Amino acid sequence: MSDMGLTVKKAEDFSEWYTQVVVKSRLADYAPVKGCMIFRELSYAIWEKIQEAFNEKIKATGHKNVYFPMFIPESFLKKEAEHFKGFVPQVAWVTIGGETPLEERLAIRPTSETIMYATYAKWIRSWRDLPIKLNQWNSVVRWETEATKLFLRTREFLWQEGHTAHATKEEADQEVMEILNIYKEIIENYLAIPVIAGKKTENEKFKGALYTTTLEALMPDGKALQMGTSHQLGQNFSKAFNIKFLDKDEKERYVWQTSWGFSTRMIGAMVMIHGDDKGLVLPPKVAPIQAVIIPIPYKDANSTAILAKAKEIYEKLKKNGILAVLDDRSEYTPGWKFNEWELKGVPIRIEIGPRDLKQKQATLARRDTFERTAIKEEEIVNAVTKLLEEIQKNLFNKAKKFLEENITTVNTYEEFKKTLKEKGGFIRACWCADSACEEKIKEETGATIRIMPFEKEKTFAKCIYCGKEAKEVVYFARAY
Ligand code: 87F
Repeated sequence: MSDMGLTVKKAEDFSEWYTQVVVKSRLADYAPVKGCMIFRELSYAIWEKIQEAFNEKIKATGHKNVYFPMFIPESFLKKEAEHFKGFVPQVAWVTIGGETPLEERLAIRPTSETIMYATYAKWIRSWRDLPIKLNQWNSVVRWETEATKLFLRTREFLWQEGHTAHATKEEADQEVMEILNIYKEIIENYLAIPVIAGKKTENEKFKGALYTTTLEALMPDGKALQMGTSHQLGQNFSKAFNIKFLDKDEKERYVWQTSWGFSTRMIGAMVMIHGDDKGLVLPPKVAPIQAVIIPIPYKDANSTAILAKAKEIYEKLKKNGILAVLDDRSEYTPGWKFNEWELKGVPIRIEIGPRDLKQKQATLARRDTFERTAIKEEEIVNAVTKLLEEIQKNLFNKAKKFLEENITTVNTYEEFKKTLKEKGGFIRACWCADSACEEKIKEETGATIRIMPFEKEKTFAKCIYCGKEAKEVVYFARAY
C-alpha cells in the first residue's frame, strides 16, 4: 500500500483518522513554522466556494468588502482593555523593524475591532454617514500553545470579519440576526452541516458585546464546534473609540455596533462530519470537482472509442455547468484512480467501460453511499444534476439525524454526568441562570453552555447543579 490509503478507521481512532484524511487528501499540510498550516489547492478552492456564496449574500444586503492593515498599535488595544483582558496572552507582537526597535509595539491582528473602529470614529460625523456595513477577508494570528490541529487550532487562520455601525439599537439587533441567518444558510445548505442556534450566556459571550449569538454543530466524537458568531456590541466600542454622530434631531449620539465572523474551522467540521474510512466526502455545493470521469479501457480493444466517449461526456457536463474532470491519465489503473478520487471526496464518479460503450450508457457511482447505477447516455446531464442534489440532501439529512439523536434531555446532575461520559453530544438541561453554577459545572465536567435557545423553552426541572428554581433550558456540551 502506498502512503495514500488511510491506515485507521474513523470509528477506531477519530483524531488520527482526521489528521490522515486532511493530509492524505491533500486538503492541507503542516507548515515548517510551528503551529501553522498550509491551505493546499483543495481546501483553498473550498474556501473560495464559501467566499463566493457569502459575498453574494452580504452584498445583496448592502455590505461591502474592505481591507485594513494587519498591524495594530498597542495603544489601540488598550483603549478597550476590558474586552481584551483574557486575550492578552494570545497576542503576537512586532517589536523591531529592520534593525530599529519600534517606539510602539504593533500587535499582529487577532481580530480587527480596534483598528477599524479607530477609523470609524474619523469617518462618521452625521446620521447621513450611517449605517456602515463592512466586511473583510483576512488572516488573524492567535498564539496558541495547545497542540496544533489542522483547521481547528493553528496560530494563523483565515476568516471573514464583519463590522457595522448603526444609528439605533434596533438596527444593530436586526443586523446581528440577518448575519446569523446568512451563516445558517451557508453552513446548512452548502456545507450540509445542521446547527443549533442561540445566545451565549454572560460567561461565554464576547466580553466586548452586549450579547453574542452563535451557531453550534456536533462532531462525530460528541463534541460541539462553534461554526459562526454574531455580536451585538451595543455602544461599548463606540464609547471607547469615541464614535459619535449628529442625529436628525441635532443631538450627538454614540453609534450601535455589531461584529461577526466565521473561519476556516468550518472546513475542519465538514471533514469530521461527512468523511468516512475512504477519506473525504465533499458536499456537491462546495466541491471544486463535482464529477470525475474515468474511462476503463479493456485490453486495448475499444480504448480509443472509450476515451472519445469519455471526452464527449466531459464536454457535455462542462457545458451544463457541472464541475467535471476527465481523468485520462494512462500511468494509473482505474482502480488506483477510484481510490484517489474517493480519498479526495469527489461526489460522483462516472465510469465508462466496454460494456457501457456498447450499451450507450455510463455508470454513476456516488461517493456518499457507494451506490452504482447505469444511466443512458442522453440522460447523463440530467442524472448527474439530480444526483448532486440528492447527495447534498443526503449528507445534510444524515448529519441532522445524528444531531437529533445526540441531544439528550436530563433532569439531574447525575444523569448529566453519565450522559456526558457515555454519550457526549448536546445535553439539554435546566439552569438557574447563575454564573456560579455554570462555572462549577465547567470545572467538574469540562462542559459549557453552548447556547440558550432564542425561543425560551419551558423549564421541566430544578437547576441541575444547585437544585434551586430554574430560569432557563440550555444546551451543554464539551467543545472544540
Ligand atoms: C484573541 C486575542 C485577542 C477573540 C482574541 O468573534 C483578542 C481576541 O477579541 C478577541 N480572540 N476575540 C474576540 C473576537 C470577537 C469578534 N471579532 C470579529 C468575533 C467575530 C469577528
